[in-house]
Amino acid sequence: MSRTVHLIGAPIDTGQRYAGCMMGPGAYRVAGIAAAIRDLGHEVSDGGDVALPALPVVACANPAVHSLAETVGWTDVLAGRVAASLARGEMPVILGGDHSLALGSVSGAARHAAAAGRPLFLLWLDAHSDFHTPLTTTSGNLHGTPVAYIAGRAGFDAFAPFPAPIPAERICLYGIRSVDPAEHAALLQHDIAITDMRVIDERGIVAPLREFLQAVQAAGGMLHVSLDVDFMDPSIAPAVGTTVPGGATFREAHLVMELLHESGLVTSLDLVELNPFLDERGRTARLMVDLVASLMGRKVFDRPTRA
Ligand code: B3U
Ligand code: MN
Ligand code: MN
Repeated sequence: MSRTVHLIGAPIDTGQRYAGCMMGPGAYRVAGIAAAIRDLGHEVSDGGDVALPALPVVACANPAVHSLAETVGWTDVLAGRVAASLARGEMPVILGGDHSLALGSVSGAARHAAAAGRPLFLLWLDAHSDFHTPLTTTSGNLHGTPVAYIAGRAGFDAFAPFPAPIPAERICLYGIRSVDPAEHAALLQHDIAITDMRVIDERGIVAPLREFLQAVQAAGGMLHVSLDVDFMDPSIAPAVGTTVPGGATFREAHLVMELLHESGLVTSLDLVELNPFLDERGRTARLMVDLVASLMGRKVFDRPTRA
């Protein structure tokens, strides 16, 4: 199926402390993301980079939190851009930028899904669960909070209320291998599917994903995918501030993307945490572009798809 893809540059690096993610959108463009998608028969438009609006006046009771006003500003502007793109019938692809951008991109997807009367599902491909609230984070890095916002946890008073919190059973965290104690305690209170590395080692990379995709399909849902560079093993994807050993291999990551393509269910996509300053001759940026190509239909052989 041919799609109209809309690239949205989100040069955000205030959600964590390593400068460099702001160069992510440029690195994806240099690595040829538009041509890679176009070569697969899709239309691509590039909306350029989003600009930070005037900062709101906001406060947070947790003194560890930094860059709150910037994060609220990015969240508002990105939510609008993603919702507008979906309303035009496009598939928005957000070129990050650190993972705090998902506070906005998923808000936009949720706003659109609510207007369209369709359930929104979330696939979070990440080493981390990102389930802190601004009140529980000890690092103060707001890139560790989007899943909590999306799931409707309290503690996000500085932000607009999340449009339609996604119920736990529609959220799937995949590839998880780093969870802080406060996140762990909160996750136990929610019924979110956590496919951590223990589960993937035991069941393989395919089965848990197929189950989730079947649930999306059965509900006629929209599916937002948020791909964090650290979902992959640092040996193949070194350009990220928070490397965690034991990540998805090259072949596993591509297989996930191929299954997502075959499902035909993905309606929006984040590419997050790429820090080109930490890359080795562009290899992580190129890997991310190749993964997007797999998600958009690149394959070695065209064979009938399995159910
Ligand atoms: N959970 C830790 C570490 C972290 C979360 N997301 C990333 N790192 N990339 C925190 O700071 O919240
Ligand atoms: Mn993340
Ligand atoms: Mn991560």
